[in-house]
Order: sequence, then C-alpha cells, then structure tokens
Amino acid sequence: MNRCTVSHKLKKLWNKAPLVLFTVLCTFKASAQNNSKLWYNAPAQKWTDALPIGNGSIGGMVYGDVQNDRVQFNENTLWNGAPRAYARKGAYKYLAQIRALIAQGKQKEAEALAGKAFMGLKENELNYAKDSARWVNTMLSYYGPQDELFHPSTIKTISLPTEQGWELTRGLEGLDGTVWFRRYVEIPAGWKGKDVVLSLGRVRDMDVTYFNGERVGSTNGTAYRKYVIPASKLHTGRNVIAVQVLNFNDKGGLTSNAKEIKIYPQGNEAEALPLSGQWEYFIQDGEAPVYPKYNASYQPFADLHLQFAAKGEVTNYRRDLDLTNATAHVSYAQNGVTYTREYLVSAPDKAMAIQLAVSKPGQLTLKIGLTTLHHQYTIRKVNESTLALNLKVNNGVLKGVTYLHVSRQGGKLSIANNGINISGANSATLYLTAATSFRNYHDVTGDPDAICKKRITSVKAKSYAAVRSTHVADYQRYYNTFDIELGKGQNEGLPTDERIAKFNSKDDPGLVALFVKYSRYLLISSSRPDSKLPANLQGIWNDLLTPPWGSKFTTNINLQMNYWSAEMFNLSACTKPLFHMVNDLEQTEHATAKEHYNAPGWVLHHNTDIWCGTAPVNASNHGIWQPGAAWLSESLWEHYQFTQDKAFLRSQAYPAMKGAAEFFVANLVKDPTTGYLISTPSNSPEHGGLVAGPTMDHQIIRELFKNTSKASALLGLDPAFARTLQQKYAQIAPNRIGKYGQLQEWLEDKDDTTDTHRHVSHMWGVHPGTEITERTPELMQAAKRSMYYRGDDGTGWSISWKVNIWARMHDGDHAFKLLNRLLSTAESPDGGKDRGGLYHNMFDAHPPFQIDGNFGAAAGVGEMLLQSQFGTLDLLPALPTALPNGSVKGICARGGFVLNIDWKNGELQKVRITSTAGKPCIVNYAGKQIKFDTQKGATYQLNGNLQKI
Ligand code: FUC
Repeated sequence: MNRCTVSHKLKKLWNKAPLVLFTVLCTFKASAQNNSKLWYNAPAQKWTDALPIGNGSIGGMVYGDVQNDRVQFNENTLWNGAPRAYARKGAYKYLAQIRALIAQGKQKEAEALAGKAFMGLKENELNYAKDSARWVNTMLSYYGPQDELFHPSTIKTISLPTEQGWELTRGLEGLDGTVWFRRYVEIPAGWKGKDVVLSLGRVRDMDVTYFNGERVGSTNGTAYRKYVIPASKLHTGRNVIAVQVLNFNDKGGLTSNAKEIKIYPQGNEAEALPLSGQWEYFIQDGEAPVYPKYNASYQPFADLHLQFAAKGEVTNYRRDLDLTNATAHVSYAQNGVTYTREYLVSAPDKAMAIQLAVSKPGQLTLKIGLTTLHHQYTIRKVNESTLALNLKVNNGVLKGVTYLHVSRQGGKLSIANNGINISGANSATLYLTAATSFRNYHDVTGDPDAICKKRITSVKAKSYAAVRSTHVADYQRYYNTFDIELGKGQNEGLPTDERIAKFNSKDDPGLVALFVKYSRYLLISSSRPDSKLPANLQGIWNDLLTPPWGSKFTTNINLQMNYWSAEMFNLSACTKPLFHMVNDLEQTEHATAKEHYNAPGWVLHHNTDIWCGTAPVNASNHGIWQPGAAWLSESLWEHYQFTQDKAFLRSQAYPAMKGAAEFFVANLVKDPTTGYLISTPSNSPEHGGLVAGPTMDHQIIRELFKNTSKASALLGLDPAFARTLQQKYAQIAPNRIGKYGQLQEWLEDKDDTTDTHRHVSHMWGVHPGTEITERTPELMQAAKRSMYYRGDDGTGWSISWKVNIWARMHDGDHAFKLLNRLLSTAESPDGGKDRGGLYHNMFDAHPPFQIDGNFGAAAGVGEMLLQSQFGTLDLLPALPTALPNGSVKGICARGGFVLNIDWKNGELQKVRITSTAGKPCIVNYAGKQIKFDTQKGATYQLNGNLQKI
C-alpha cells in the first residue's frame, strides 16, 4: 500500500482535518513493486530495446548482452556547431515587403524573399565556409575509414555471391541512408612492390572509397570505380577496403556484376582476387549527412563495452529497469554460475556506476573498453586502473573527456591495448564519468579533463554500496513525491515488450500507470535542477552523429511538451534547466528582435540549440514562426501558478514575460481587411506555409498579454504597460468559426476537412491555453469538429497532444482511445514502417524516438484526473470508462495544492488536499462544488460527495 513517510504520531493525527503538516514534501513509498519495472527476458537487439539510465547530464543505454554488453552513453553538452551569432543584420528592412507580398496573396514570392533575406545566418555563411579547404578536410576526416564505426553490435555482414555482386544489397532491410561497407583482403606476398588496381564496378549514387584508412577517391553518377593504389600503400598480409555510400536507398547505391569486384596487380588482371564474398556493413544513419560538423546537433559520446569470457548455455536471463530506485539490472545463469550486473547514473557523484557480481568466487573474467563514433579521439591509460578517452567535436571547438575507473575484488586487473582486463575476480565495480569544455552558450573554455579527474578521484574512494545508497536517496527525493495505480490486469506479469504488444485496458490497466511512472523517471533522469540544458528531443539519449532534427530543441511544440507533466506530477524542480535556458535565450534574442523586426523585447522562432540560436532557421515556410518566446513565457507563468513562488515570478518569470509581450506590442500589425491586430509573417506550425495571422499565434499572444498583466498586478509593477496589454488584447484577431463549422486554423476560411496534418496548432486555445472552454460553447463545438476532421492518427507527439485536448474537452473516452493507440507497439508486425507508438523500451516513436510523446501523453493522463486551469480543482474531469478504479497521490494543482485522489467504479471515493500556499480552495466534482479557506501546510479530506471528513 502507498503510504506517506510521516511519523507514526503524525499519521494518527491525519484524520483530523485541517491538519498542519511540517512539510508538504510528503513522499510515498513506491507501491506495487511489480508494476514499477520494465523487464525483458532477452538482451537488447536495437537501441530502442536498450534501457535508459541518467542523472540529468550523463545518460546511458544498457543493452545487457550476455557476452558483449554495451552501454552507449551521452553527456548533454556534447554538441556540434560553435558559439556564434544567428541574427541577420538588417533583416528587418525586408519585413514590410514580405508582409505586403503575403497580403497580396503572393505566398511563394514572400517565402522566396524571406528565404533569401530574412532567415538567420547559416554556419556556412560564416568563417568556416569561407575556408573551403577546411570544409574539404573536415569532410575527409569525418568520412574516414573509421574502424570504430564498426562496433561489434552494429556490424552486419552480407555475402556478395559471384552472380549478382552489389545488386544483392538492393532492398536489403534497413539499408537506407549512409551505409559503410568494409572487407579485408590478403595481398599475396608475390605482389610486393607492385601497384594494384582496386575495381569496385559501377556506382549509382555518390560514394567514397578508402584503402587502409586513406581516401583513394570518390565517384558519382554512373562512373566506373577503378582506383590505382600505389605499392607503398599496401600492407603485407591483411589490407582493409572501406566504401561509404551516401544516399543509399532501395534502388541500391552500388551496382556491379560480382566479376567486376576485384583487385589485381596493375597490368596483370589474370592474377585478380575476387572481392565478392563477405562484406561487413554498418548503417551510419537514416539520412545522408550534410556537413555534420557544422550543424548544431546533439552528439553521442562513446560506448562502454564489456566482453565476458565465459561461454556456454544461458538460462534465467532477465534484464530490467527499476523505476523506484533508478537502477537497471541484468542477471542470468551460465555453467552453474549466476551473473548479476547493476547499472545506475548517480547525480550526487556525477558518475555512472556498474557493479558486476558472480555467485561463485573467481568466476568473473572480462575485458572492458571504450569506443567512440567521433573521428578525432585518443584513449590513454591514466593509471593502473583508469582509462581516459579524449575526443574533439568540430575540430576541437568542443572537447569531451570520459574517465573509466575499474576496481575488483579478488583476481587480477591489468590495462593493455586501451582495454582493462579482469580475470578470476569475485566482483568488479566500474565508475565512468564524462564532461565537455562547454560552460555556456558563448563560452567553451571548460577543462573537462580536470572535471573528470576530480569526480573519479572522489567516487573511487567510495564503496559501490555507498554510491548506490546516495544515488537512491537523491533520486527518491523526486520520484517518491507521486504515485499512481490504475488496477491490475492479467497481463501485468508479462515482460514489458509483450505487455505493449498486447495492450488493452481490460487486461492491463497497470501499463498506463507504468507509462506515467516511466515518464517521471525519464524527466528526473534527463532534467535535474543542475542540468546545464533542458531535455532535448531525445531527452539526453542519442546514439547517432546525425540525429533526427539534430536532437535539438524545437519550440513550436516539442520542447514545451517535454515539460507539460512536470508541475502536475510534482517534479517542479525539474523545470529549472528549461527556465535557465529561457534566460539565456532572452540575451541572444534581443538581437534577433532588433535585427529581424526592429522591435524591442525578445522573440524566438521554431527552433533553438545549445548555442541559443533563435533567429529563423531551416526554410522560410515554417522557420518564420514568431511566438516561441511567448509560449515559453506561458511555461514560466505555469510554474508560478503551481508553486505560487512570488520570488520566481519577480526575478525570472515576469522579466521574460514582459520582454516577450513588449515584442508583440511593437510587432502586431493592423490587418487591412479586418482591422484586427495580427501577427505576420508567421505560420501555423509546419502547415500551410508563410501567412499573416495564424490562429495559434493569436491564442498564444492573448494568453501572454493576459498572464503578463496579471503578473504585473501581483507584483505591483508597470501598471501603464499592463493597460496597454489589456487594450491590445481586445484588438487581436479573434478565433473564428469557418464554413464547415470548424475552428479556423488561419485568418481566412481555408481549412481542408480531409487534411490530417500532425500539428493541431489552432487547438492551442483548448490545450495548453485556456481560452476555449465549456464557457465558450460555440468555439468548443468548432474545436471538436476540427479535431474530428483532423482524425485520431499521427506522430507520437501529435497523438499525445490529442490526448490532452480531448481530456480538456472532457471526453475521457476519446482521450483514452488515443492513449490506447499510443501505448501500442511502434514496430509494424509485418516489418513495414514504424508508426507513432511505443518501442520495446517504452520510448515513444514519432517515429523515430522522440521523448516529447512520452511526456505529453503522461500529461494527458494527468488531465483526465485533475484540471485546475480555471482556478478550481476539477476532480476526475475526463475519467475514461477504461480506468474505473485507481488512485493518484501527490498530483499538483495550480494555486498551490497537492492532492491524493481515490476512485472506484468510476466514482470519486475520497480526496486529500494539502495546501502549500494557504490559498482559498474550490473543488468541483460531478456537478457538486465546495469552497473553503486553507492554511499553508494544512491537509483537508473530502469524501465522494465533497463533504469534509
Ligand atoms: C516539429 C514536428 C516534427 C518533429 C520535429 C522535431 O518540426 O513537426 O514532426 O517532431 O518538430
């Protein structure tokens, strides 16, 4: 049973309401241990099977293979790109012209002009690109032979038979994007001193060939690939050939009869050795990388490999992730020995810790090593038990260092060939830490080596048990503030991947609860108060050099969605890195407001990155979207509403909100047709191109003006400015109902009822905004109609958003229908394309993995159970029929309230409300209402009829 960890004496007093508690940091012992774990009976095959661990800065993905275990890891400040300015000087001079073109209906012309003159500076317009030699060199070093690309776990092999040759690789599953092929060839001793010809046949697209690590040439089109390799470049015996094919697709990247794939001494083709047979290949990424070093993108750090010596049949394999204490485990039996591994990333010790144990003394023998995808790196021995890996990103703009320290009990330990060998030990402990030279968005002069050395020196002096217990206590400060149970079904005992595959609410309502707990785990693991950056598109986990959308911070929904559940689920402290970033953005964005709009205040477009780039990026049709700062300001206001922290409102929230509002006061323009104030140029996120006055902009701006003027009144600041905001508020183009009864997405009535675009931006006023409600029935009706037209499918985050919207529409069953869809498996059973849903490790699939879908859908469950956006506590406002029984503890509401809610057979049983700010409390449930004053720190209990008990 869930219980608050309060003293016995206090507990006795609990039934006497109101009761003053000493602290509202009431925590719940994690209940139902068996529904707080993700577990599997096989090791991870793919990255999305691996289990994430993290401390808000260092993240790891645990594969748990018996023989070759791998922990792919990240550090959240390892990024490509460089500190730089993004604003384009004088861009504002084109603003009037762009607006005029849009007003004349010349959208394409407006987009073309904006694309040329109004977008933020690209990297290649700066110094790097001027130095073309540097571009070329970077490309070469990046696309080098990179043996380290070929991790044992990522290599696949293909045998090219004599007949079809490369043709065979066409249509091979997963072979898409940039693919590396590699094979070895033994050069006969008799060829010594001769130049050789490497013949690889024809090329369909672009490729680059390497011989013994040196680039020998590249071709494209249909050119025949034949390279002469000088004798001096040949090794006696084994030589390695690597071919990187860019843009490989199902038509194949290479074509040739196998007979053409061969190597021979120049002038003597008769001695040719065939190169058909075994080739290894590695799929670098889904996209052809374009100058990846220069685009800001989040980078993988390195991989830790554990190669175990024991061989033999394995029984009782199990891999799990325990959400109650943030530890992952692997266990199995082999040759009569039980092997166990525990993995965690400690925030207090800023290090990953892995404990390896065996049931029989002396049976632990393994090799431990590090590899990285980055090309510029060194591995060195620090001392007899520590290795260090130093790497450079973007030719050293950013430096990364990782330290790996290993200790063992019994047996021997030695370091050789960049690996640590343990033999005959009883147990072993690994500590790993990682850091970069990033200090902040304009300072990369940190000393990661010193940071790692200090951390490892400190942690290695502690026992694993001590590190573990400090980690667990620290983690539980956050995790134990909340709990949720939604009933138990017959599938609850199955491995997590099977639960997902079979999900339905009758057989497994607990999976919904596990999903919510996991979202809290993911937030605590990727966004701690001292994290230097907020959770990005993949939290802090990414294994690709060219991750999807750069694994950046997309601000036209995704970044904000990452934090939707934070306040509600009692993780307010985890929002700190987001607000820290907002304060940094404010600094850079004054420049953008000035250069792009000649306006005061700050503006943020649809995307930002570690360098705080905030001018419009990508293409003008979706990159020019103005209300990023305004939406982030809403997140700040929400934080205040939940915490009632006036000091935060005064020092952090209000200045940002005011700056965002000042921008729009200056930048809204009068629409010549309607006379309303509109935002232009902008777009309804990623839908319909560059326009004037998209509905979403106006909903966000109105919310901003309303909240900012409320904040000014609360703080007693800027009354004249608040009056301006109120006046302007009334003049902004209102929401409109169109010819199909739909809520218009744009100023003009041009919605297409068959359009199922993933963004439902004009629903912002329903959620997360507050202006379309049951008190505006006509607009609510129109919004519902638009939602029906848009349909129930979508990318992961899109489905998640719809769960929230239907919950705000008080249609719990529709919200649950979408949640049900999201909790189903992302991988199509027939091997087709992935879809929005869950991967085996419960990561949400856009596809590919994007963490916003996890956070967003969990927030949607919160919206089903409690809503407080109108100053009242509305209990179970959208409880789906599918979740008739349950309890939630520690759920938070605006106004400073923490609630425990219990329901049965679809009806409220009781609610316990703790007031953290002493504000008056109004509770609504099923048409009933109760109002009462509260004392700060006091707790009140009500029954299902809202009577005090
Ligand atoms: C927005 C969305 C995409 C994706 C990207 C990261 O651009 O439209 O679907 O989520 O962000």
